[in-house]
Amino acid sequence: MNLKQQNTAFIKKSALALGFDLCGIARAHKLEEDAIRLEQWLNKGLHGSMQYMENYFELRIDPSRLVPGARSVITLIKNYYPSEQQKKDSPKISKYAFGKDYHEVIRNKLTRLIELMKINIGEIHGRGFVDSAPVLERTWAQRSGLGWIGKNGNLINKQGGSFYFIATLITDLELEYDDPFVKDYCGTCTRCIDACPTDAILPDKVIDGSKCISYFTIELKEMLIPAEMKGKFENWMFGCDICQDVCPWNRFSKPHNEVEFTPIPEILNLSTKEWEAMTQENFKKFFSNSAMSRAKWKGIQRNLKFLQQTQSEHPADFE
Ligand code: B12
Ligand code: SF4
Ligand code: SF4
Repeated sequence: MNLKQQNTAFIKKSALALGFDLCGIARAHKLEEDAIRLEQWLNKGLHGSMQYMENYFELRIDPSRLVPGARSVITLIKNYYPSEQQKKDSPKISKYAFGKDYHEVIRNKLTRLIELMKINIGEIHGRGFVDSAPVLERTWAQRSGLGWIGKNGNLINKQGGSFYFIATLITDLELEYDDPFVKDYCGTCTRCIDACPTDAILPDKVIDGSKCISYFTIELKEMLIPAEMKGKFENWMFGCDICQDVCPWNRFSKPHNEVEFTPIPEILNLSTKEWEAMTQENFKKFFSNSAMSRAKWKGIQRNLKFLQQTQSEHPADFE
């Protein structure tokens, strides 16, 4: 084994030991095709009021703008599929938010991985990212051989489905590269498109973010949810998993084994009435370490009111 192969093997082994499920590596380069897709997405306003998506365009398409001299983009994915389910009368919450905030959990693992690389490989430069940085994470995951981008826009892994977080580590270290995942196993299936209640899934794997329930319930700040969406949320209060729940590839999802993703009891157990009665103080107490804190107490109360209005006007839509 030459040094490059040894370093690559060390990184992949350490990633798994730290609790990541899969690790793939791509050569760092400018993302020319993705730049076009991203530009079109922004020009069509598919980001709605997520203005942060307009920022740092050049960084988003070029890893060397984030890490000078970048040679490799390491993608790490982590399963979050839970073994527990919410109670039937609970307002629905996306599975990714059941446990402790993944940003924090994964950031700690990335920091540790960089430390291990420095100790064992030498003076390298590297930065780890998860979700909130200007990095096209799904694209890098596909380019690192970890899966394909489904019609629902998600990265799907053939062995485990799509309930994975994606993290990226950009480094100036030269490594062995995986082949991109060139196949697409969606075939003629259209289940996600048919099931999306707000018609947010457009042709060619493009998602209209401004119509996604996840956007309305989490990202829309200090704003009312548009009236034309009434009756369409299928009781989703925080995020939406519909286009993943219906995906046949998620039959292969296996429960995660990450202790930090153990569900917060209130997420599984609280009824709609209990959520409606929750004070801001209690929201902070239960959810300060949860990804749900992004929507804030106010946002959750707005979402509940929206679901409630819908419920009284369309009683047939609910159990
Ligand atoms: C903005 C954002 C949103 C927005 C907009 C969604 C969107 N599709 O862009 C909203 C709030 C709606 C959202 C919702 C969700 N999100 Co989100 N989101 C992001 C974020 C921060 C940026 C995504 C982005 O750059 N969008 C711009 C568009 C243009 O890019 P894109 O969708 O990634 O698509 C690119 C590639 O797919 C590629 N591509 C498209 N077609 C093709 C075809 C080929 C052949 C190739 C090679 C490439 C390719 O081109 C696009 C541009 O390059 C990322 C984190 C990150 N930094 O990447 C998380 C991220 C994409 N979200 C994630 C998750 C989990 C979700 C939800 C499932 C959460 C939920 N349950 O409520 C939903 C799913 C909605 C959906 N069907 O996509 C995960 C996805 C994990 C996975 N397995 O794919 C990410 C990666 C966060 C993370 N670190 O884990 N999200
Ligand atoms: S997350 Fe829900 S609203 Fe968004 S695209 Fe998927 S099914 Fe549609
Ligand atoms: S539901 Fe079907 S079309 Fe949609 S992502 Fe899954 S396999 Fe692809």
